[in-house]
Amino acid sequence: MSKKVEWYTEFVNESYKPSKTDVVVLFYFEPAKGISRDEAIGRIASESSTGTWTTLFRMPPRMKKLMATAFEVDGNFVKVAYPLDLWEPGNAPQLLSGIAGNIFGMKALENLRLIDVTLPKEYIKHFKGPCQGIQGIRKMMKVKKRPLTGAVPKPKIGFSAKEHAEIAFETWMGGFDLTKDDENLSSTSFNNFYERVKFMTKMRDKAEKETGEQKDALINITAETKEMMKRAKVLHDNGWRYAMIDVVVAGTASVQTLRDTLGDYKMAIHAHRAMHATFDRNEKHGLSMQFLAKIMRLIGVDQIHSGTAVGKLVSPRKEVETIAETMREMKVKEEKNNLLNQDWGNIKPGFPVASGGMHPGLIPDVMEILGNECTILVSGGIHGHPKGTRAGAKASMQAIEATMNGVSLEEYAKNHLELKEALDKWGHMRPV
Ligand code: CAP
Ligand code: MG
Repeated sequence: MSKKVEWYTEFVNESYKPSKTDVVVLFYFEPAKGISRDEAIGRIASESSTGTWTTLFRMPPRMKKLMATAFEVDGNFVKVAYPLDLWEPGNAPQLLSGIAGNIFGMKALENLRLIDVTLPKEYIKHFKGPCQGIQGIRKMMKVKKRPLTGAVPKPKIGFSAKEHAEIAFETWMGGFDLTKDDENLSSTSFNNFYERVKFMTKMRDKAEKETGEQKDALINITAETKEMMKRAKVLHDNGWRYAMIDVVVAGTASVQTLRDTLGDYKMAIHAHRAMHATFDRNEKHGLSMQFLAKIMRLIGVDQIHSGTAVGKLVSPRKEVETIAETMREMKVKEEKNNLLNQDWGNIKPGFPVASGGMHPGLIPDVMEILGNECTILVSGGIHGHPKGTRAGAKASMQAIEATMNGVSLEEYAKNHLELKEALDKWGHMRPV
């Protein structure tokens, strides 16, 4: 065949030096059988920028300047640089359509995983980032040093709005800062959103009055976008300071819209990540959770579920640490084949959220990984306490106190009955 049919290898240049304004993406890749390394990385850079499968009849000169370049290869890891002009300012969905789109379906790749991205300041300046951030949340909740705490009523769905609020009251009276809706609770026949807000508001005011502490809730507004805006307003009008969104199922476009709405109300966004494991669990294919966390911090969630390493859901320790670094640091240094450099400029830091199979016996393990700058959700682990929700929350608070004072749980349990009862039931078991 004389005429050139493909031009993928024109997207490979190992002597290319990315410019300061390039978006740079780190991929893990495995060529399919019979595909060379350069044919694979050329396809990644081509299909995610200006290319397609064949040479073309017409190529305006501008194209040359918009082509992505695969420029650094280290075994199965490749960095691809994208000119800034490829990306619409402030449009998160479009970024994902480019770097996290068609390339994942290419036959020429056996596996492909997007690990991290360096977003230049010229790109991030078009995004708001968290409204409150770590400092704002600590100030708003009057919690200076320890991790913030919360719980979901369990069973996760089925309570009436009134029952839900009664469990929230018990949770708050046990010392927790927050009650959280579960990811699959929105507005059902037995637990209407607006009913729930009414009862929750009453119970919150009662708990705040009786404890003198700031109490709040991560009430799930996930729904069609205009409905989410309506629910955000109702939360605001009732004095709530957070809203919860299932950000993966809702999508980046609606999270951007709600960041504007909630930001006008100075409300913090709690990002549940339900559905993330459809694309981040396979270490050889898909998107990393740290990439999802990065995009959501950029758009402006104040906290996002980050795993526990010791709980019931898959979350390797290294991944939990990487997500925490992505959410909390202002400047991230490159870590070979795991993290790229990132200067967050004015984008505020957010909290990693440890949740999933947590109980008092696991609190020291999680705090050893995340320290105090986190939110810890203990749900089944308080409602399953032998003496009920309030005792379970107390036991978890006692476990946090013990850990912050450098005392073992067993030692602290000698004069903290609720913690003793929790340890008698669960010890330090790691649920699967
Ligand atoms: C935890 C939870 C959370 C998970 C989500 C649940 O309840 O409410 O949704 O933590 O996982 O429904 O399982 P338990 P992740 O504390 O009773 O396990 O935090 O990994 O996103
Ligand atoms: Mg849940």
